[in-house]
This record gives sequence, structure tokens and C-alpha cells, in this order.
Amino acid sequence: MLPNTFNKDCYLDHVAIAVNDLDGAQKKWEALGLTFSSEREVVESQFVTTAFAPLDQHAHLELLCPYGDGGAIKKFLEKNGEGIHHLCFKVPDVKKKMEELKAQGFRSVYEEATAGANNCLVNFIHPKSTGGVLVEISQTL
Ligand code: CMX
Repeated sequence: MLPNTFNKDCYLDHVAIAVNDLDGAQKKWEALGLTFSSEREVVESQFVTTAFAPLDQHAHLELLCPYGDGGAIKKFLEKNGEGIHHLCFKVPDVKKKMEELKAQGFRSVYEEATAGANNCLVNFIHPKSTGGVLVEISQTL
């Protein structure tokens, strides 16, 4: 069995789910037992409204609903419908980590890290270079 240790250099921060109706989705996940923060955040640069609920000491469930006209979540919902959109891992230094990943052949979505929800600096690894999973890496500022 794997040891139950915490890896502070790379740990799961959130699982993000794309939804059309934030209130409706939140109610469904609350029925399962999750408790959402009363504060929602609009991330204008990403065209989303977010709602977070803790899953354990570190990981959260993030609901992502389109805000405004455009953005990756709106496009994803139009093509695929609701569902898991990405996994996010917390790292100490997002720029350094992305350089290391690129040197190993991974493809970054953004040339430079950008502002994300919850006062973080983020970048994304393209799903075409991870085996079909969009991965966000995030550094708390
Ligand atoms: N998970 C897995 N695969 C995905 C995906 C996802 N979330 N989104 C797109 N893809 C795949 C598609 O299935 C498609 O594959 P095929 O060519 O085999 O059909 C391919 O990637 C291209 O998809 P697309 O619909 O044409 O999408 P784009 O290329 O326009 O955009 C991406 C894809 C990853 C570059 C875009 O979603 C992006 O820039 N993501 C980063 C930003 C982001 O996701 N923001 C959301 C909010 C973040 C937050 O605040 O938490």
C-alpha cells in the first residue's frame, strides 16, 4: 500500500467541474454533503464565476460557470456539456514548474502564468500533452 504522506511540492488543489447553472449544481453537490464557501468569485480574465467547497485539508471541488460572452468554459460546455473540466495541482513556483515541464515535452497553454481565482498565479498544461486531461498548476501568491 502507498504511504499516506503529503507532498508539499505538488498536491491536488481542486477538481474543476464545468456547469451551466451554478446554484443548481451547488445544491446537487450539497446534497452529497459538501459545504460551499458563501463567497463566489468572478474571474473576468477567464470568463467564469467560481464556487469552492473543501474536499479534505487541501483539495476542493470548484464549480465553473460561464461569465460574460466567451472563454474556455462556455466553449467546453457547448461542445461537451457539463462535466469534469480540469485538475489543479498546487506547486511552490508555477513559472519554474512550467519550464521544467516544457523541457520534458509538455505543452503549456499560456506563454506566461496569469492571475487565477483565490489570489493565485496559474498556467495550464494542454490536454494533448497529458493524455487527455487539462491540468492547471497554481501558486498561491
Ligand atoms: N479536457 C480535456 N480535453 C479538452 C479540454 C478539457 N477541459 N478542453 C479541450 N479539450 C480537447 C478537445 O476535446 C479537443 O480535442 P480534439 O481535437 O481531439 O477534439 C482539443 O482539446 C481542442 O479543443 P477545443 O474545444 O477546440 O478547445 P480550444 O483548443 O479552443 O481550447 C484549451 C482548449 C485547453 C486551450 C482551453 O480550454 C484553455 O485555454 N484552457 C485554459 C484556461 C481555462 O481552462 N480556463 C477555465 C477557468 C479556469 C479557472 O478559473 O479555474
